[in-house]
Amino acid sequence: MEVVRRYEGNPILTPEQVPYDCTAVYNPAAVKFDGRYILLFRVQRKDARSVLALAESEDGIRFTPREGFAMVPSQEEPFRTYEEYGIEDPRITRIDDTYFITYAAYSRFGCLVGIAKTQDFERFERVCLASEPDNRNAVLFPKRFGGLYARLDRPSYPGKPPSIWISFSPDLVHWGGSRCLLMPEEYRWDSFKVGPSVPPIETPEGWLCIYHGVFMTMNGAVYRQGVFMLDLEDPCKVLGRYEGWIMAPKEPYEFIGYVPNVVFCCGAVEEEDGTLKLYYGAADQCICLATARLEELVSLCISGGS
Ligand code: BMA
Repeated sequence: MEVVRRYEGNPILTPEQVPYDCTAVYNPAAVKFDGRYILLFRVQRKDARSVLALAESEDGIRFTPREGFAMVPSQEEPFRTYEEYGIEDPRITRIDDTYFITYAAYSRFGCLVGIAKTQDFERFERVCLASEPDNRNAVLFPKRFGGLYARLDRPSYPGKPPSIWISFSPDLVHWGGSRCLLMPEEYRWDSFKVGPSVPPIETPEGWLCIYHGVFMTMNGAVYRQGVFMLDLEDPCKVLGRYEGWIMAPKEPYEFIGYVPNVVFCCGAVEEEDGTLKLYYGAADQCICLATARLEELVSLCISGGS
């Protein structure tokens, strides 16, 4: 039996089901707010630039998209300059009573990390631009460490394999203490790039981190999902990494789309019974759902083997 099981009614949201002029909806952040499930997802418009929209659900399966977009590129500086080509791939982390949204801001300078916040999912406020280019896939930890906020992200430097780093901040604006935590493994499914997928999930054994790994083939990149674990007290310490993937493209909706061969997860909701609902973009085209037992993902990280 597979550890990650796809919902048989996938996809759960397609570009045809949303009230926007767009070519694709994908890579959703997910959270439970006020008893309802919320997806904040990427909408690719007809100029191939992206904005973010929101959909809500009572059961985590049937989502109703809201009219109008939740977040579009800001008209206020300095955001305006660095978001001119769009905003992409959001993640949501609740810290105290605020929901922070990390996203990729795209401009002529490349891609960097933006942070916004909301308390009600009605009004969204920019916090800061939190990196230089090229950096994306930032996820915030829901807790502070010695009073400092922490994040994982995926900076990249020409000629070096894009890897997962950790950084710390007293105020979410100024970041430092950066360390590399996870690099691509040579000639493995995650040999070309690795990047954070969903915000770290606290478990008794450590922070469960779901990440994406990319393999380059003659036919382009294949995006899969894997897991590793960080120490609860000292998140710079990697406790384990599962050598296989937990999810790879295999269904028609993951093979056929704007970018084939992609499963890309940005959001997960933990249920009281220990089930994780994983929301992911399939083939950069539509939004899908899969479930997994949190404890099974944790034991993969600890055992390490595939
Ligand atoms: C990454 C990002 C993601 C996308 C993925 C697969 O570099 O652009 O938004 O889902 O590629 O195309």
